[in-house]
Amino acid sequence: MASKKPISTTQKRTNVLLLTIHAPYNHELSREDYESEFSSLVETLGVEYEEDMTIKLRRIDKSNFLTKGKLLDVLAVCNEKKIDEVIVSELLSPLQERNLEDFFGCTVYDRERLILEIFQNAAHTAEGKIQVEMAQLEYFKTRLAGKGAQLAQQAGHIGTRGPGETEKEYLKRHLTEKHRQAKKRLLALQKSRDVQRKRRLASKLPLICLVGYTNVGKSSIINLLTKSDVLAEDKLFATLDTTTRELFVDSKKIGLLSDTVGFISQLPHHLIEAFKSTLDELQYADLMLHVVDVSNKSWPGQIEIVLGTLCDLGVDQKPMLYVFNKTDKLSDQELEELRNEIEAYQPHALTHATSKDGLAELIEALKNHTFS
Ligand SMILES: Nc1nc2c(ncn2[C@@H]2O[C@H](COP(=O)(O)OP(=O)(O)OP(=O)(O)O)[C@@H](O)[C@H]2O)c(=O)[nH]1
Ligand SMILES: [Mg+2]
Repeated sequence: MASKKPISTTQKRTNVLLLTIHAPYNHELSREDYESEFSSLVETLGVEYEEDMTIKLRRIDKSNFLTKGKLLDVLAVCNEKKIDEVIVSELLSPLQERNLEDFFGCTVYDRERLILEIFQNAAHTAEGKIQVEMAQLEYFKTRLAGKGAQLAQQAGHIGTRGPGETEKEYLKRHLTEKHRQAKKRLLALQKSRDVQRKRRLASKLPLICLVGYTNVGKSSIINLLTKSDVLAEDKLFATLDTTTRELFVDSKKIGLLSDTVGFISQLPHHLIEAFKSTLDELQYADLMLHVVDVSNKSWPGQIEIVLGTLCDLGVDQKPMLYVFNKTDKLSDQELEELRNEIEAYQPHALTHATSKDGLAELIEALKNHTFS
């Protein structure tokens, strides 16, 4: 994809530097968890990196993202280790990215590019693939300057440059047209989803949606509760597509259960926009099961990030049941402390998705929930 070649995943000859930045706007996750989340993202893509470096920024420079002293620190590592690619943990503006490339003399990839490539690998259905494509096209559009020719080659031509049209204008029109075509294909696919949805609404069965941070156990829970086989992996963004299954409790059909894409800190805006149709399901939810991984010390921050994303999507007013999952990873004492900490999150259930028995509290809560 893209205006420059994809992030190198297999070429051992490429020297990659992982640059984790602790920026002043990032306060939800602990430094340690933010760092390990970033390396998990990079590992999910299969990137092998030689060097990693962590820096703390007090302020963000508008043109370079990094302040002067930090720029020099990173440059020194790039030169010493002969770095070819730098992957930055943050979302960079196109200008910042270009300036960093010029300064370091190597290719720079930002968080958006990294997540887009992970999504590209994880998209399996036609709908998922089109949504990723739409997010990519929007991302390319922001990065046209200087890389136009390469981009045109990769995205294929449509027509010719109009009279008086600069190459940049032409490429922008080209990408807008491709985006329009993708959207048309997406709308056609969604028609069948609408038919299913109408049928479901007519059936009056409550819709229960699993939401949460990525990798918390949403797919493992739907698999155990509905005997489905959604891919559940120790990978960020294993699930991108929506799966809906009938949910039976004590042999009684109590509703439909949906699993979909997880969230992460600073999920790129283009992806949220593109995935709105998949996440549309949430508009119809009668209950949200907000799954939380309590073995991650930053779980309260992850809750904040998920609630913020739900708010952006306009679905923050839905009834919510917190599902505090992966309790099997806690010691008895940690579990005791957790019970106090989660008092503020009501209603809730404590679970572990290693066996159906581990979901007893959740099943009980679902049995007792009154759907209005
Ligand atoms: N120990 C333990 N591991 C769990 C539990 N629930 C899920 N896992 C593991 O955590 C990893 C992620 O689980 P998933 O079910 O794929 O998580 P998800 O929320 O669907 O993740 P995404 O689709 O990537 O957003 C897998 O390796 C699961 O086996 C649990 O309660 N305890
Ligand atoms: Mg999943």
